[in-house]
Amino acid sequence: MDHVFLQDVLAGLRLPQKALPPKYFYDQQGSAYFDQICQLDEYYPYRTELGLLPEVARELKHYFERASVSSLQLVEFGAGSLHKVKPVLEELSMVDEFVALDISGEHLKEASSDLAEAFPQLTIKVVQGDFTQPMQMELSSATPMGFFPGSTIGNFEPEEAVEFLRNAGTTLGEESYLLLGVDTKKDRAILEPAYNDSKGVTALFNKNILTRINRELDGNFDLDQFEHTAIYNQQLGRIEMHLRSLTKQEVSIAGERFQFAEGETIHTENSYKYHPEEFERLASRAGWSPESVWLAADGIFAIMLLRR
Ligand code: AVJ
Repeated sequence: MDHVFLQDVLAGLRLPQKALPPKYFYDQQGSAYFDQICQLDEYYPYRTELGLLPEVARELKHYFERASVSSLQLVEFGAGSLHKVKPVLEELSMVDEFVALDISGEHLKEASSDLAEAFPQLTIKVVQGDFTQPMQMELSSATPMGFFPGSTIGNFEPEEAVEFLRNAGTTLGEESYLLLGVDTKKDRAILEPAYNDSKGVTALFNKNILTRINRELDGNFDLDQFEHTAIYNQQLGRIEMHLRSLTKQEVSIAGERFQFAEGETIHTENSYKYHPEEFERLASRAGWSPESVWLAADGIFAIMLLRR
């Protein structure tokens, strides 16, 4: 049994508002569900960012040419299926080393062998780990550039995001860059369906965390007795996903029992949305200066280049 997973789950379910950390969504099945989410019509962040990246990478190439940077080490945080880095590598020819960090090692290994085939000249390193924790990384002589696409940063509380950005700065070192995807604040009529799709894939993704607890931590969640919910909390600027208990029930995990009232929820994810200027202020607090911002049509998604 994974001791850290167990402790995180027990600690979360002992809280008055029961909660589970979203990083535990991504076992093999969860990562596959997430890939399915990315193909949904309602889930605009994936295709919007992917559509913007070739243009961003072309402009970055010119930027680094002007700055006489001829060698880059690209470090992706939470690399997942490696879909986002491809358009960057295609345009940004000065990247000679790529380091992929992800919590789901298996998923990453599969994806990285595809990447090696597509970019035979590239040095590829795969590191399995929890990038929410400070970590040590071998730096090459190339200029380091972090890559954190997908608005994964939205999973952090704003204060944790500042801490992550500070840690990323420490990991990447002086004279480094960070290219980030940030989902923007917008109408709930667009936001909510993105997390509450008509095919029910997000519901499966959300509930998979219970399946995982059942399997890995000897739990007995009855998946039919919980429903997926996702609402935009406009005051806090975040999508909240919960799993709501449909009845009064008891669940046991590794021998510990938890009571659920009818309607009580487990808070499984926050996905914060930021105005670009709001995010720039946050990044500045972590020692990063905003260099450029690229906005998708109607400002529905932002990609930012930060420098320190
Ligand atoms: C991977 C954190 C960017 O918040 O949009 C998608 C995760 N959750 N649908 C997001 C997610 C439900 C996603 N991130």
